[in-house]
Amino acid sequence: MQITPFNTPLPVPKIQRPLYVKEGVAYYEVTMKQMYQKLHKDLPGTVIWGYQGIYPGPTFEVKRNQKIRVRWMNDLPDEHILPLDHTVHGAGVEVPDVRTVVHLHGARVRPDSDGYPDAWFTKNYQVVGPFFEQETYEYPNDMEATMLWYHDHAIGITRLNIYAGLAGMYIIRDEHEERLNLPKGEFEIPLLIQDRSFNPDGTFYYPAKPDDLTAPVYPSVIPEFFGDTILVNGVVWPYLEVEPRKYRLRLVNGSNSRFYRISLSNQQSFYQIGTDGGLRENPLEMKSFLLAPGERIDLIVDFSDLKGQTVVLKNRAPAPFPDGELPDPSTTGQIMAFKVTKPLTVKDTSVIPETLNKIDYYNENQAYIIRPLTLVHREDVYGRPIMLLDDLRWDDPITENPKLGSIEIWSLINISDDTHPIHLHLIQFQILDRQPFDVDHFNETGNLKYTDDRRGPEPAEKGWKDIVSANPGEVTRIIGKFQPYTGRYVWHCHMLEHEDQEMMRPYEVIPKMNVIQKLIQKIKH
Ligand SMILES: [Cu+2]
Repeated sequence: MQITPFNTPLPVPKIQRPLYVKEGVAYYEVTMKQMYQKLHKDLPGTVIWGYQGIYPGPTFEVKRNQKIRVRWMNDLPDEHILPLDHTVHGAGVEVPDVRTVVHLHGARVRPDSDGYPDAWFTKNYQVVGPFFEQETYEYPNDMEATMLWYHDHAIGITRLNIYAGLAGMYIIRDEHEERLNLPKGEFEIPLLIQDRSFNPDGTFYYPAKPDDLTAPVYPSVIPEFFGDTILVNGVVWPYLEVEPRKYRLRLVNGSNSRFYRISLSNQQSFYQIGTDGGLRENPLEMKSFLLAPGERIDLIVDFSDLKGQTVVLKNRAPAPFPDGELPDPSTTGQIMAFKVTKPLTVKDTSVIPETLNKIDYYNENQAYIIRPLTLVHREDVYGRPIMLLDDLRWDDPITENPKLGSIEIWSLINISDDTHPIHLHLIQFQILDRQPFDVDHFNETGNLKYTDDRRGPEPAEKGWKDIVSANPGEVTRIIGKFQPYTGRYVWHCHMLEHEDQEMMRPYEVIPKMNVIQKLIQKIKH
């Protein structure tokens, strides 16, 4: 199908308003609905699943330390709009096909509001998963100003629910950020980037099986999904008319499996001001950056010298990453266009401050434990490739159980061929370093023989992260403090096809067994 790029304007999702505010706590209700939505001028309407019936869902905008409550509701049809594989963990024929649960990605929340994959619910909560606890989730927002995103996390069908449209953005503001005088209002644009394919009738296309599958499973999950079009905020290759001035662009990669290596067509620099979990210490000038599935980046782009010009946001990351095919420059090699056609309405007084934030970096000597964890490639009973964390499956007993308040190093030993974007719930962590090792030697002996020196995180990765790209043949070390809640969370690969096929593990933050901790636990309950 011929879809012309840059002829449909970029939509910016509206801000979700609370139903009411009681004793300082805003209460929201959000319903997941099936709707038709026009995703490009050349496309007929597409059946989407959206929070409040729109794709992407409405954006939340909250203040730091102001608690909110959200009642998430499901008003979706009983049948899935995408090919559903019942052989995948948690998606058997014994459970309803259409199950949903919402995860606020990057947020520090209690386990009962985190969207545990088995805490799913169906329409009107008629059937609920074994870990379902409550209809209304509580978000304390006790985090630095940053952009999170919310999306579906139901066991075994996350790849399909997010693909259908269940994703939205969530912005936390604070006074410190406000004082920095960054571009704001209509000059601050959140951008949710996702790849999709379409059937000729305009419906979403998602493969019903891998091309090379011989086992009699139909529909069957696929190893990874890569679409042939790129959407931003639910529009294929949109354009945005901008003024010749500075803009703040807040990107999230909401794609199932696609990485992006992003640059501007005129080779102009960006200024990175933030990572997944907050502002950087200082702005970083750069011409391109990698954005893995689930990752966010906070940028300032200055269009002031580009009056009348059009610049295109380009992608040159191979799919699969890092050793797959390079994107076609005329299709998946482009993301959106900025047309600098609007006149300057008011003088641009926003700034790119020299100092943005103060970050306390962990020292590896503070770590209570170092956990070596392998990322491995295996086959399932149907001969399909699956990726595992520490060679264990979702249903295996919990092996990662950090003590509340303890600092840990997780050492990700990747012996597979893919870069896996690893995401931990509950915490924001820091990337310590990466180091290449001899994979064959490791496979034979179980011992690590390093082949080069450790190198620190990429400049754009310095700061608070909740996703880390673990490259093949490298040990990637992250450090984080497990707080402020105890209970069960998950860690997983954010390539959704991997996540749905066992590349996800529960972990549990356990209470510290000293007298004071015991007492606090008692008081809390
Ligand atoms: Cu993966």
